[in-house]
Amino acid sequence: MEENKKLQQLKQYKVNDNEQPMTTNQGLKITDDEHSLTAGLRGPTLIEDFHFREKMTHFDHERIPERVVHARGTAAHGIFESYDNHSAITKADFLSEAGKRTPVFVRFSTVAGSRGSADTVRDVRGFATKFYTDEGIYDLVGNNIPVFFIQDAIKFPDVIHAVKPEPHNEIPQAQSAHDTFWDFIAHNQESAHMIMWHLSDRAIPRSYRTMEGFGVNTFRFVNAQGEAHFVKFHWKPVLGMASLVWDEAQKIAGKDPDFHRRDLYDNIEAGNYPEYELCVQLLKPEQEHDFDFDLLDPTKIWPEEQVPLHKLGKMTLNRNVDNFFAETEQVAFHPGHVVPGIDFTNDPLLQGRLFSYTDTQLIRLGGPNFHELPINRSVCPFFNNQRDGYGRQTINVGRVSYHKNGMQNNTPHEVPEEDGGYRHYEEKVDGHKIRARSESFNDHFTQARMFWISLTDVEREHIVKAMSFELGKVETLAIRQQIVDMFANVCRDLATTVAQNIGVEPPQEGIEPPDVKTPSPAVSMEQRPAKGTATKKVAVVVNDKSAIEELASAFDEQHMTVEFISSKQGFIRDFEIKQTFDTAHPVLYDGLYVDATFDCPVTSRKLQTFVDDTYNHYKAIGYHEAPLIDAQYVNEPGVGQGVQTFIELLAEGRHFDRTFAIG
Ligand code: HDD
Repeated sequence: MEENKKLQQLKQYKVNDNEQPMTTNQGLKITDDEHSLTAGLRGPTLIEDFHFREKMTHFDHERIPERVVHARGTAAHGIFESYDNHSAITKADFLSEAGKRTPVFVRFSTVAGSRGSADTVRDVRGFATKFYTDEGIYDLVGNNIPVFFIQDAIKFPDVIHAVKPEPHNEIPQAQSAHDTFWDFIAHNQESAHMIMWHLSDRAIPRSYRTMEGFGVNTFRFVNAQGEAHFVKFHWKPVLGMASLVWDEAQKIAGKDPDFHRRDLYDNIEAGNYPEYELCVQLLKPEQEHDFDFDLLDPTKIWPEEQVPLHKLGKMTLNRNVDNFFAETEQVAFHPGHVVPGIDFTNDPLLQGRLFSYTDTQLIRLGGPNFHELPINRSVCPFFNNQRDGYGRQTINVGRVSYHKNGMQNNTPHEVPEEDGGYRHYEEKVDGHKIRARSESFNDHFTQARMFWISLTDVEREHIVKAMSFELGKVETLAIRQQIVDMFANVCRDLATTVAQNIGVEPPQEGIEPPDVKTPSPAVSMEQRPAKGTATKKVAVVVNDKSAIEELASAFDEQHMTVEFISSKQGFIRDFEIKQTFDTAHPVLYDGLYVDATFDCPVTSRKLQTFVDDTYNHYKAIGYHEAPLIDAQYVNEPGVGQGVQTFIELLAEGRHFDRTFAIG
C-alpha cells in the first residue's frame, strides 16, 4: 500500500494500546478497573474516586451531534491521479500534470436517515471527496443525482424538515414515503425534475462502487491567464452502474442494514479497489445564455449529448479507515474549500451552501478548530493570525498574532496570485437588492419530461411503481391528488396509472407535458451498466458431494466474490462453510449457483426460498443438474445449467424479462 502524504501525516496520531499498561488520561497506572472506590464493601462511592469520575465523564460526553443531513455514511482513503496537464482550463495544481497523485478521502452517505439508519433506503446518496492537495484542501461535495430539489438555499431547511421523520411522532425513519415530504413537493414544483431521479433506480444503488457522483452546482474553472469556464463535475464508476430492485432494497434494510458500508469495506479489504473517473463539462462565459435553461439553476442538467464530458483523472479508493469516529465521523467537508483555479458561480443554491457547511461544523465538532483534527488537516502547512478557541492544538510561538505588523516583518505575509495566492474571479456584478428569482429558472417540467423519455421501459416501470409506493403511503388524499396532477406535466400515462394504483382521480384535463423532442440517453443507467462478473458476489449452495474445488477456482478466475452456503457451518474438506440458509439471505447476493440437494424437508424448503427470492429479483441462477431447482424456472431468462452459462448470465446483469418476478 502506497504511503501517500496524508497517510503519513495520520500515522503520528495513531495509538496502538495492544500489550500496554492501562492508565488514566493523565498517564497514571491503574490497579483496579473493576471496582469503584467505596466506603466499605457495601457503602457509597467516594467523590475522590478520580478514576471513576474521569472514565464516566468521558463516556457521558462520547456523542457529538450527528450531521443534520447525511448523518449515515461511510468513508475510505484513496488516491487521485491526473490523466494529463489540464492547465489550459484550470490552474489547479493537482490537475497540472499527467500522473500527478493527490491523496483523497471520500465519504458516501444517505441524506434523510439518522446515523444508525439502514443503507438501502430510497434516498439521494452523498459523494463527498476531500483532495489533500499541495495547495490546500479542495472539497468536491456532491451527490449521486445531478440535480437538486430546490433552486435557492433558503429553502433547504424546508425540504429537509419535510423529508425527515415527522415531528409529532418521529416516524418514518429514512423514508420519503410520507405526507410532509409529498406535501412539500406538491407545493414546490421546482422539485419535479429531482423527483423523477429520486423515484428512479438511481436512488437505490447496488453499492457505492457502482454509482455515479455529481458536483450538482455549477462551478467555475479559471486558468493562469484568467480565462474562465462554467463547469459541472461528474464521477463515473469504472465498474459501471448497478441498482437494487425495491423489494430487495427493503428486505436488505432488515437483513443487513450495513449493506453498502460492508460492501465498500469488504471490497477494499479484498483488494477490489473501487475506481471512479473525474470528468467535467465545460462552457465558455459567452455560452452562458445559449440554452433553454439557466446555467445557474441547480434543478437542471447540461445534457451530455450537448455538452460532452472531458476526463480529468481517476480516483482509486484503496484503504479503509482505522477508526470510524476519528476519521469518518469527524471529517468536515465544505464546498467553499477550494484551490486556485476553482471558483464559484452565482448559482443560488451554491451561494447558500457556502455559508452552511462551516456553520454546521461549529456545532457538530464543537468550535472553530476542526481544521486541526487529523482527518481534516491540510498536508501543506498553514499559517495565519487565527488563535485560541476550544480544543486548540497548535502552539503558536512568538508575540505577534495580527496583520499588519512590524515586529515580525509583517509575516505571515500575503501571497501574490503568481506565487499561488488565491484570487477570486473578477466577475462583474451589478444589481438591485431584491428577493426574487430570474424568470429563466421558471421551467420545471421540460427536463423532468426529458429524463422520462430518455429511460428504458424497465426504468420507467420502476418509476411508476416507486411513485405508487410512495404516494400509497401518503395518508392525505388531497396530497396524492396534487402529485398526480403535478406529474401529468411530465407524462399523462404515468400520472393516470399511478392515480389508478392509489385510488385517486386521474389528472385534471388540460394538463399536458411540454413537447420535448430530444431525449438525453446518457441519463439512463443502461448507458453505463455494470457488466461482467468482477467483484459480483454470489451464493453457492453446496453439500459434501458438491464439486467445491472446481466451483471455487472457476469463480475465482472471474474475480467474483463467493460465499458457500450449506445446511450447517463448519468445513467441507478444505472449504470453510461460513453461511447457512439462516445466516445468509438471497437479497445479499448478485446471483445464486446451486450444486446440492438436501434430504431434510425443512432445509429443502429454505433452499427453495433462496431460489425464489433470487428469481424474484431478476438475478442470475445457475445449477448443476435440472432437478436441483424448481422446474418452473428452468426455461426462464437468466436461469441456466452449468458454471459457464451461469458466469455469462451473471455478467449480463439483471434479467428483467422474467415471467412472474417481482421487484
Ligand atoms: Fe449539503 C452535508 C451534498 C445542498 C447544507 N451535503 C452534505 C454532504 C453532502 C452534501 C455529500 C455530506 C458531507 C459529509 O459526508 O460529511 N448538499 C450536497 C449537495 C447539494 C447540497 C450535492 C446540492 C447541490 N447542503 C445543500 C444546501 C445546504 C446544505 C443547499 C444548505 C444551505 N449539507 C449541508 C450541511 C451539511 C451537508 C448542513 C450537513 C453536515 C455537513 O454539512 O457537514 O451543511
